[in-house]
Amino acid sequence: MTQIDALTRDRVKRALRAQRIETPSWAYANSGTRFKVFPQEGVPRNPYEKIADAAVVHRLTAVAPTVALHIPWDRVDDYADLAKYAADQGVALGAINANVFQDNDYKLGSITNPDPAVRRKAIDHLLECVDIMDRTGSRDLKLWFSDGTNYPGQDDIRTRQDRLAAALRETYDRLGDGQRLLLEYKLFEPAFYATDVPDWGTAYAHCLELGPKAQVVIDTGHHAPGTNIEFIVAFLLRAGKLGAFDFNSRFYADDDLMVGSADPFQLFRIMHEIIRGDALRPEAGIAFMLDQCHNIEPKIPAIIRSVLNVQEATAKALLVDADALAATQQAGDVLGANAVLMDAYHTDVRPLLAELRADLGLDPDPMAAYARSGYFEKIRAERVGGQQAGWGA
Ligand code: LRH
Ligand code: MN
Ligand code: MN
Repeated sequence: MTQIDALTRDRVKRALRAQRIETPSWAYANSGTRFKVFPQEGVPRNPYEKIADAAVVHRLTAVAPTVALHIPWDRVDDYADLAKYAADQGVALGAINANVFQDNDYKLGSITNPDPAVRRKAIDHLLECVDIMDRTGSRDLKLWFSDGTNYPGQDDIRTRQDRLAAALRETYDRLGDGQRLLLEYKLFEPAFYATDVPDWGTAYAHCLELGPKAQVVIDTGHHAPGTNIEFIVAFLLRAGKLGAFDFNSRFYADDDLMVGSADPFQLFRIMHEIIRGDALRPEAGIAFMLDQCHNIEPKIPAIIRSVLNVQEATAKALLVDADALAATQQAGDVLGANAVLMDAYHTDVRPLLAELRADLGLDPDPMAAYARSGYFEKIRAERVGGQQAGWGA
């Protein structure tokens, strides 16, 4: 087992200090499966309270300075006021997630619906989300479409691609300077036969056609079991088309469990490709977001745990000896190269992360610090009738 020398320690801590992880507003609210939502005590009743909770996560970890919003779940009258509230709490508003999957009108799809009036309504919502970005100062519009078909022959696959391309084009053309369109793919659900953006290849092709402001989102729960996600990361990074992650864990389908809980080794392999592509720095433009639901576990601690899991995987990936890896790869030393990677993965980085937090004036154990803080007792007493995240009733 390799020891972490002083130089490496400094390099890794410096890189970790620059890391940014965005938490999702909906993860703070009640959520569940289609069978049951188990409400929790103290959950936020409005977007302001979700932001207050996100600010607690940031105060304890110093790596989660932004919160993603989902419209209309986080609809407010005055977005500039919401942005100001966030700033007062020490965080900022992040990606705006559009939602064209919850209206009765969208039974046969939103932007790929056969009815032009429904398509118009859906596109208008996407444009409204860009208006909101102008007010919140958000850089990213995150698009996921539930569009697809359940039965062969139900609708024309190719025509639906044309409708998708047209809607994306109109939205893309509305983007201002410095704004991006992030397209998220998903293999299946709620459509069970053919999803209109089912995989990274489809998302990549549309983003390529759109132009430089369009990039792909990898939601780690949106693939077939066994998919090599780190390959997708490497490919998209090399092509300059990776825009963001929606991090979560899955055992079966789109489980939305805490990132790093089901397969920490996969998370390490993903972060290794990020380090390999020099994409951890915020200037590299990759948004590292969580997209999770905490149906049975307490929400704020679950989000802290998730943030720490990403940090741990990142620290291990930063420990990979790049020179030794390149040398063993070049020499065709299969076992040696694998050992270089595994050495880093097997290193216990928790003491280093505790040291980093102490350097930053934080409690070295954010989970314990939250438990001691009294915040949960305060919100449990103050908040009655917490809001549901928006689905799963
Ligand atoms: C779809 C998805 C998408 C939505 C979120 C709530 O499964 O991953 O990112 O916006 O869930
Ligand atoms: Mn997602
Ligand atoms: Mn999902």
